[in-house]
Amino acid sequence: MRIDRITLREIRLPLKEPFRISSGVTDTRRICLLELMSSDGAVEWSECVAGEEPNYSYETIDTAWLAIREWIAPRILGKEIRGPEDIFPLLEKDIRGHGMAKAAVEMGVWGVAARTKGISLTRLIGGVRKEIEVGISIGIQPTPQILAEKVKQGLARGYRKIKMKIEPGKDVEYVRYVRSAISTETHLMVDANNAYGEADFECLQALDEFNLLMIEQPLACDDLVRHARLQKLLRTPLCLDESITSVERAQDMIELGSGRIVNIKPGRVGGFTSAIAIHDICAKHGIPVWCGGMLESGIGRAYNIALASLPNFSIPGDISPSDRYWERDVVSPEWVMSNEGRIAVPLASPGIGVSVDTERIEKLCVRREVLGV
Ligand code: OSB
Ligand code: MG
Repeated sequence: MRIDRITLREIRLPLKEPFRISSGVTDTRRICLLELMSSDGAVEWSECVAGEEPNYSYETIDTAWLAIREWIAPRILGKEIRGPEDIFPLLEKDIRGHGMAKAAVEMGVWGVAARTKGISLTRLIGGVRKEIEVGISIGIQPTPQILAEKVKQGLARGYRKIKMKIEPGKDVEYVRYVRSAISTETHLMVDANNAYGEADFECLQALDEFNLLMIEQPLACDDLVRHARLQKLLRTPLCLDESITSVERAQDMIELGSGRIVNIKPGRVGGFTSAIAIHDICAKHGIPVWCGGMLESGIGRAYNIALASLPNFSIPGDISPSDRYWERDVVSPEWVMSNEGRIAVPLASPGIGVSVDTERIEKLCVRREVLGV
């Protein structure tokens, strides 16, 4: 197969409400979408998950756009490849980092390959689930009371896992309040997005009494050693998100004992080939994984849903339905969740499984660049 053209577009999509994490707040997403076309005319869309600011990762939509245009697309365009498995090694060679930019292209090629074969992306990667379980991620709130209200709404809606964002000063008391407002059995977890350091170990140990499913990324993204030290002090499993940028980092986590669960975001790890390799090595070592989210449009969500259908994705993912974030999504049908907190995997539809509303995307588009012929 051969990819002959990649069209980059930036759209602006306002979130229904601002989403606050310890390192920053988002109220309107600037989303980079890719439209890929193969030499035989097959078209599929993908999404770059890089944010507006370099607070989650050093990558932003602007660095990703530059990296795709200058270094990544030129590696792929017009080149005869055996299949999507060829893309990851092609992009890793002598291009350091820029995993989200690489992933946008790599995943798009998986999408085009599925389209070309006339099968779903899920089937192409060997997904086994007919539906996936969904959790909600709730941003940092002004008071524990407001947070508890949102948690209860999430449970009433059917979500199967509650993740609350924390930061120093909005942690133990917030968790205590929320836990007292819900059942001790409800799957509850926290995500700190790097906000803590060695001086905070006692505070993090205080979270041990709340029967949390896990504590996600409490320490710095490049600090596997201190995560290992912290894990030894805790009964609660640590889960790594920002730290796991490759299958090697997942191996390191396992060897060092820096965590017991992995949040896999295909965008963060350079795409599907890498995400599947991390899934496989974790399965081999009895490490459960789940699929995280990056406030994606329905296009990015499609890829997360396909990935989460692999067997070792045994914990509900941050894969909310379209209407959790958007007044209106850019795909049809929109992603919907049952009252039992499940999303159906579109196994019967070719490619990413939903159709892209190109007219709406043109209306929302603020920047466009055609790469290739
Ligand atoms: O750490 O998982 C995270 C959103 C932006 C940046 C980082 C994270 C998140 C989320 C959102 O938690 C999850 C979702 O898309 O529903
Ligand atoms: Mg996270």
